[in-house]
Amino acid sequence: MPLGCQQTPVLVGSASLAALGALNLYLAKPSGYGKHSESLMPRTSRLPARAAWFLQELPSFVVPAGVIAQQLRAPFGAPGTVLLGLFCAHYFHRTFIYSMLTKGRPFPVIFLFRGIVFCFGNGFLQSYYLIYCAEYPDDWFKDVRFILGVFLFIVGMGINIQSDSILRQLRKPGEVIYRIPQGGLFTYVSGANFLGEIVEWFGFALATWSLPALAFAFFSLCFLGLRAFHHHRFYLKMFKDYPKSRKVLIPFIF
Ligand code: NDX
Repeated sequence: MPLGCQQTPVLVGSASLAALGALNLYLAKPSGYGKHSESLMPRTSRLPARAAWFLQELPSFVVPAGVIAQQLRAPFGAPGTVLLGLFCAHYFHRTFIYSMLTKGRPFPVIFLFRGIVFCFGNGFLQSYYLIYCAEYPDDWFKDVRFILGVFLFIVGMGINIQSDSILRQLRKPGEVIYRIPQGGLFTYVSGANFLGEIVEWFGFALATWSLPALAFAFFSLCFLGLRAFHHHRFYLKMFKDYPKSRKVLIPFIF
């Protein structure tokens, strides 16, 4: 094990991520933002969606970016640093592009704080593991796990970005209404953006071959899978003409 790597934070962090995912499934309640925020007390304070997503996702970019910057004196192109760069690229997009484009409804402050803690903890866990703990053979970039994992990561990110863009185009500026999403993977599933994100993080887990990345992929599957289920139920209730063949998350299956 490389100098500086402590197993305890890695194990505790990974177990906590997996436990949060399982807790989410156990509670089985819709997460009370976006479509499902109506169930909250009307007095709950909220922040505009753009500011909320920016603040919430920022730690997931700043923490790994800071760690990579510290590594600049180390040999360039080490697998751990390159893989952390992929994580950073996702959160660069989510923090600086997605959040500036979103037309979402105001975000409950209580969830914003939880989101910040989550993103800080996850950003720290993935960075710490990849830089201080992970050991890769010299030919890792040629390994089938790395190649297939990065491929899935890129495909998943593409699906996620395209699907989020389809959702945005359903609203004119200032509107907060819901319409039936059409096109892309929405033809097959209600949670197309979530499917893309889940594929992305399982690809990352494969490419990094790491416990923390697997725990995050598992969390994403639980959290976003359940959210896709609640969105699907919401659409069926709201739209009488909702496409009958459309599934929740996995085309033709579920
Ligand atoms: N942020 C990940 N749980 C979350 C914030 C909330 O990045 O305490 C997890 C993340 C956090 C959550 C985070 C972790 C768990 C927390 C939760 C709060 C409570 C929860 C902490 C950190 C918690 C327990 C108790 C278990 C501890 O008005 P609107 O907003 O609905 O508009 C939407 C619009 N839209 C439509 N417009 C017109 N017509 C339609 N039919 C529309 N349908 C949707 O599109 C939005 O503006 C936009 C997207 O909406 P939606 O609902 O499809 O996606 P959303 O959930 O907002 O996610 C946005 C993107 C998406 O790409 C998704 O993949 C990614 O972020 N994401 C989101 C959440 C988590 C995550 C990724 C991950 O785990 N990897």
